Amino acid sequence: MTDITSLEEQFQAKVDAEIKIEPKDWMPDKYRKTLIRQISQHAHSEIVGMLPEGNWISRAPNLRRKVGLIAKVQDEAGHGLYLYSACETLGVERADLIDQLHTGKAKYSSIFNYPTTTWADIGAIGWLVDGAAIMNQVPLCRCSYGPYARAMVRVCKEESFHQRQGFEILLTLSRGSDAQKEMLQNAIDRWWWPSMMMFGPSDGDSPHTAQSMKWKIKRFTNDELRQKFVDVCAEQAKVLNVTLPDKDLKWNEERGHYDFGEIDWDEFWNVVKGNGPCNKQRIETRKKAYEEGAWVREAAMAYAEKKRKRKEAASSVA
Ligand code: BYC
Repeated sequence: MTDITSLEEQFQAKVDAEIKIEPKDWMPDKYRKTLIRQISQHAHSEIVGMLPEGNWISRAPNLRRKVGLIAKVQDEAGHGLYLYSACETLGVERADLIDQLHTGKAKYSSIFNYPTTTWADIGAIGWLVDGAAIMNQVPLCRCSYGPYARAMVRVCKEESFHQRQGFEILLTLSRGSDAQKEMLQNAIDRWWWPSMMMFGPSDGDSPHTAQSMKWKIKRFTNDELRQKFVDVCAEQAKVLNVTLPDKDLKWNEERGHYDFGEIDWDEFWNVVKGNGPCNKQRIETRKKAYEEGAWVREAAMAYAEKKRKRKEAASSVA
């Protein structure tokens, strides 16, 4: 009989050789649990992430913007579906995951607990939040777990459209009236630091990074990705003619990167623990949507059952 150590060694050798791990392959229990944790948190983030933007669908400034925003919010729902499906391949039930979200046991990205108070916020979310999401998720296309990696390929294509639509909203505002320019700068001031927090705690305070890197779930650390994000945004901010609200932001010739200021980690953990400006509202809205959508799930189940019975009856006649 193969013992657990040798199974673990074989598993790690496969990961090191860049061979994808598939649902029916043997995997360490902790690897399975890490993936369930990360993928489900990611799925929850997608569907909670629909809410701050959904808030502006009825108030988009013109038809073109409305169409773009509806498509984006719909894409986020689709991302949630791929991710819940990827998570189910690890042996969990979607209903249990949803229950964990509704009862506050599961985390989702801190960023979606901030309010969207002006139209410029929709542009800022596209540019900064989707920008941060892409930075984090492109490496996940190479994640060692096959179903997650494959789901991420499609998600990233759509995220890149989202980022561009956000940037274009902001570019338009940057060429507009003084009031529009002010609205743009105000949105950047409010969204910059929460976007920086999306990458998670600093490496020294990140309990999961080292193991997830070894298993090639994560390909870069939280701080490495955050630095890449700062470097890209600092340059793009010049095109938008906005100031990033960080007095310590400065190009460092020696490092070949931008230096930046300290994140307010008390604010971050406070939001993660459920005390952000919109945490309660977001969960209440999700629960309401789930309850009101019960009839759709029941109808789909009844239809599937009817189809199954018809097929069964047809094959027994034949
Ligand atoms: N918010 O050891 P760490 C999107 C938690 S984008 C809340 O570094 P890990 C979208 C972390 O879960 C957003 N919690 O963990 C974009 C852990 O708690 P537990 C979603 C956070 O997993 C636009 C603890 O802190 N993206 O969907 O190695 C529109 C210690 O952290 C946060 C993803 O989920 C945070 N910001 O690294 C719509 C991408 N950061 O589990 C939607 C996939 C950390 O021990 N996820 N925590 O209780 C990842 O890449 C990684 O899970 C993270 C964290 C980089 C987020």
